[in-house]
Amino acid sequence: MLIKSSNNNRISENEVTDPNVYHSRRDILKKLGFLGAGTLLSTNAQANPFGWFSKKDSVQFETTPLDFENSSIKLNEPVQKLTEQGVATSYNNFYEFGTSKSAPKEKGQELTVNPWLLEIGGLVENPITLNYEDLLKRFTLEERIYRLRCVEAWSMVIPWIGFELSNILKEAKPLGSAKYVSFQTLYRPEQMPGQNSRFLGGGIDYPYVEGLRLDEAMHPLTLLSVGMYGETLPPQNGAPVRLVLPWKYGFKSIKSLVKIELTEKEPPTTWNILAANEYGFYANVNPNVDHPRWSQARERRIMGSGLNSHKRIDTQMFNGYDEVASMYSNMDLTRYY
Ligand SMILES: Nc1nc2c(c(=O)[nH]1)N[C@H]1C(S)=C(S)[C@@H](COP(=O)(O)O)O[C@H]1N2
Ligand SMILES: [Mo]
Repeated sequence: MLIKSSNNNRISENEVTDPNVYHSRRDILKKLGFLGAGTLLSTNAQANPFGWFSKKDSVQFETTPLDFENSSIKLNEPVQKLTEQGVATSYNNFYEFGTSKSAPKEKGQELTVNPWLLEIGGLVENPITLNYEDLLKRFTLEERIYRLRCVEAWSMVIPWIGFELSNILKEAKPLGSAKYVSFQTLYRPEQMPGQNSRFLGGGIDYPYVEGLRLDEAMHPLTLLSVGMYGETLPPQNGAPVRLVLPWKYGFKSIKSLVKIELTEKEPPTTWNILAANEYGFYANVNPNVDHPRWSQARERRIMGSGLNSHKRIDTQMFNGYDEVASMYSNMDLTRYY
């Protein structure tokens, strides 16, 4: 099978965000002084003691404007297009709230995100616990525009706000014996109806768990996200903190994280437990390795809700993020899918 080089793709498809854009955009935002811990535009969340999440309570980050056409920020890149915010926040996979694409937004709005605790432990010298405030303020936040490719063969382009997972892992100081990192989503059936019902929750044994090799977790592309489109994450996208792994199928990007644990052995992962022949531990985007029930060679790029806003495009190896290739150079990717 032919693999399109990402260079060709870059020129021919202006809806594809260049893999390197996040670097240049990040630099520009830094120069303009938009990035930095504690640079929040509004602090409505603090005026909201119960932490009920609603649109009016969302915190806006100073990483806006995100409107490229009307922005004074000019990029040395072809026109960038993001998936419409309204689409990225209403067409979701978050089985804790139900298996339909609309369930996460419909059923997720009661999720309490403040207070929140994220624990980092296991095989580390320095276990760390972050509270809600720490998540938003302790690390320098950056904007990263990433393509998100779901294993179901659709994709979006989303501007995340967050910080590299490696920032926390370095502080926690992994022991020499640590080889993997495991991740766990909140377990709170009172607010997550899918966790109470085999039917609603798609047969998953909750909490949802994921895992990475330590080198993958330390990779500079690996983001802990606390926001998108210049605002804090809405519940349906994994509030208040989720992983974003742009070169892997979307199910690796685990939402609403409460626990990160360094381990010696490869940790179990939710979709692999459910169907090992269909979903591997690695789950790197790969147009040459089909899902047993459908092809992964192409994808439906979702930009908006209109008729002409869905496009069929070729899927790129590692979703176009070639810089990760060296981590898998001596692996048979048909076996370690
Ligand atoms: N806890 C949890 N995390 C999850 C999921 C889920 O069901 N539960 N779905 C995954 C899948 S399949 C995808 S494609 C992405 C979707 O992220 P988005 O809704 O923000 O686009 O979240 C991933 N993270
Ligand atoms: Mo997905």
